Amino acid sequence: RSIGVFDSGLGGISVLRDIVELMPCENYIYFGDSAHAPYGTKTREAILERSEQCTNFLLAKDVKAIVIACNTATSVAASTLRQQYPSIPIIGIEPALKPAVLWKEHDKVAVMATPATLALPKFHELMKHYSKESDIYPVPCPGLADYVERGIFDGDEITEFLKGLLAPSLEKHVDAIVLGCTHYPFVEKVIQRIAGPDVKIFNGAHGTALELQRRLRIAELLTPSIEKGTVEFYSSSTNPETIKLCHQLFEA
Ligand code: DGN
Repeated sequence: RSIGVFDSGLGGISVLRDIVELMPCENYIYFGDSAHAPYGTKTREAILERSEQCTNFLLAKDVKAIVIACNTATSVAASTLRQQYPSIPIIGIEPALKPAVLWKEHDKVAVMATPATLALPKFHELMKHYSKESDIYPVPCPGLADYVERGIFDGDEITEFLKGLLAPSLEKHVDAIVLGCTHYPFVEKVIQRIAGPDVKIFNGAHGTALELQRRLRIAELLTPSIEKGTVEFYSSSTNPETIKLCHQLFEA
């Protein structure tokens, strides 16, 4: 049986890459809900509804575990989905504040994420927990995931857009930036260029991959194989370019 991974669109492929690197012998089914992206500016009800649809798509393919490769959907829907489907491991992702805060003493950390993720109680708890050690600056980035959905990963337009988003944090001389949305690793190079080489960038994909492996091991669901597994891509978008872009991003 395969492992199901979903996101509001293409972003979750940044998580899938880390997971496949850690567990190359498993088979994977990726579902990107690009027809309904972005989630980050939708209501909680709408995000929950879409997350249920994505989950049902993957369950119909008889997956053995589900990864919510979307910070927004995790914040809104993870606990409800776990209640609805208690027999299957459901692993989420959250902004990687912990490694960013532990990196340097009393550092200043900017957290880039969707407006929904930053407004939800899950993030407020996380921020409260870590703000004893560091100064944390939430940076809502409405519109940034859309660039990635449109296949724009670099260039003048996105550079100017990101400069505008990051200016207030850079004025405060942040030491670290957390990519709290799974779309953002695809524009990490631009973010690094704007922030400069001394600013360290973190994302939660590897933590999610490790947690998935731990949960599969506990449930005795790890595939004992030495052969490379398969990866299949599905999208709710009917645009043929979308699946092409999935493969491109996965192989990049
Ligand atoms: N990739 C999603 C996340 O990690 O929050 C959301 C992107 C979006 O839909 N705006």
